[in-house]
Amino acid sequence: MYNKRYKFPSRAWLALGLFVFVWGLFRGTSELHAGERPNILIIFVDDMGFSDLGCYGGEIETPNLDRLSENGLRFTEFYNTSRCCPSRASLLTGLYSHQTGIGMMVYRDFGEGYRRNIHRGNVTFAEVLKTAGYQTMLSGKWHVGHSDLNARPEVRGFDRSTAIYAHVDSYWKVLRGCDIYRDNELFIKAQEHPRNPYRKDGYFYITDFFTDVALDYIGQAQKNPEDPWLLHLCYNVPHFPLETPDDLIEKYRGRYRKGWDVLREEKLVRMKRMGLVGDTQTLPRVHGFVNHKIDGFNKVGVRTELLPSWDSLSAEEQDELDFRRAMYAGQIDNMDQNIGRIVEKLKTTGALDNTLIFFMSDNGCSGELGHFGMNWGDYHSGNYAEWKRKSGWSISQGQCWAAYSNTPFRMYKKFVHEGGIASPMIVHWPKGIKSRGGVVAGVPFHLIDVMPTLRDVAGVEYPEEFNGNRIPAMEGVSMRPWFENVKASGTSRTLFWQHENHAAVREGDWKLVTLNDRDEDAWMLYNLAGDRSETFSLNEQHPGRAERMKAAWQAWAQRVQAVPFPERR
Ligand SMILES: [Ca+2]
Repeated sequence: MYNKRYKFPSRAWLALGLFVFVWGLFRGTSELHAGERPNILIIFVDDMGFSDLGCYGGEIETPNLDRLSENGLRFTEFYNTSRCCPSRASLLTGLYSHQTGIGMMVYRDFGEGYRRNIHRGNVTFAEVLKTAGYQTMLSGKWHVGHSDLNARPEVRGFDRSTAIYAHVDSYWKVLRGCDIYRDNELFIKAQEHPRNPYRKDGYFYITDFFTDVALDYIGQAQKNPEDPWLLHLCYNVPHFPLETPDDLIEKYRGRYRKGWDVLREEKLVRMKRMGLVGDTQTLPRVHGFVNHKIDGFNKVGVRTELLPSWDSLSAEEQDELDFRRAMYAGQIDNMDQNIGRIVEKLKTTGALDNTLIFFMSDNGCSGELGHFGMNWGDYHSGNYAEWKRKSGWSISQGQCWAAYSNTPFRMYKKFVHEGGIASPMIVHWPKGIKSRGGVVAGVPFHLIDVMPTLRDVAGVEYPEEFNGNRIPAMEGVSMRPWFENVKASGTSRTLFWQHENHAAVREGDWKLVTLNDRDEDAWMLYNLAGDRSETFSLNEQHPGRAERMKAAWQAWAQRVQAVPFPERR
């Protein structure tokens, strides 16, 4: 009895020891696994042109992003949807934006495909990564719906969020209707002179503020090193208005007196040298456009006209345009410095090597409004003190400079020509990228590819069902093979666009695009391999291909509920 009683505890201890050993092994393995999963930082900027950054051939000083590209990758054919809201919806979900209910913007409900809130029949990357133990955080502009409380970031997978739910349209103010919320509670209400709570002097400049929040969030997440983190940082820079600290305006003032014609040519040379465009790429004659009102989608068509040459302007006009471009450049310079602060924090905390950083723009540079920008003639350097902090729709750089920002492409934000949908895309991840400094060229990618990539690197399942809803399959592919090898072979697939009256389809190097998808005969066929500026139409030479691609687009438009168009419902 005694022996039995003696043996029993010894076996129990043995079993317990074995359990602890096995549990330790298991925990050890899972910790190792957790340590291998990268932190993820997705930097999403607003209305920046394809070739504004230094590492994309631009003249603006962006040493921090340039360094990320030198140690990471640049993609030459990465696409967005051409507009703020649908791009955000597509990035967050891995779906075409109409599938999420954000075919247009978030201010009016036009029915299925065009709701004003991202709906629950999809999952965000925050929701997916949260299921794998990621700490999830958002700082910046949300803009995929706010009237429905279920569309807000706190409900869509973000543990922490400091966000403007709608548009931003100011750098020094918080505009009415654009209050800043933290974790679903009012944090900074709309006002002329907000204080930045992270700064002793309270100085508020929104790019600095969103960065301060990001640094705070990273610091908080690092207190829990067992779990990796995901931070979505959504700057509103360089979206209009032009609002720039004085020292940065001063820094760039005078650099643009050569004008856009010469500067475009110089930029194209740099882009060719960097391998960002083909050697035979030419500069198109660029057109501006008259921005018609989209009200109920019943006004179709867009009037285009050739942009003026720099030499046709007076010296006084040239000086004002130099001023406007200097402001635009300064905003991006400031953003780059802020990104530098984040990279520095990651470096000093030893987190940089295993943090996967993405940088991209939600759409091409904006041509709103006019050749020379908003309020041309009224808002100039001479009366700057009067309108400096006016915000809203006060001043933009205009179509001529926007076309320069989108060099060598045609058209702008809202259009689905390359100038509207081509985004710079930098990926930095020392631990996971083999061809550092490489350029991924000739293979098209899209915002829909981010979700599959995140799923891939985090080793997490994409759900078939979530919160009681059947979830559509992801539309994109993982970009991870190109992290390993910039020349990885692409699967052949077809990509699609539809926004306002504009539509496109891309198959291999072929692109069919229209300024008016309500008109069956208005589609133009281009081969992007030698003509990314969509200059030489090939409809007559390849009528069968154009018809096939149009049919593919129509089938897609039915599937994702882009059609019937809102005005035909
Ligand atoms: Ca935008």
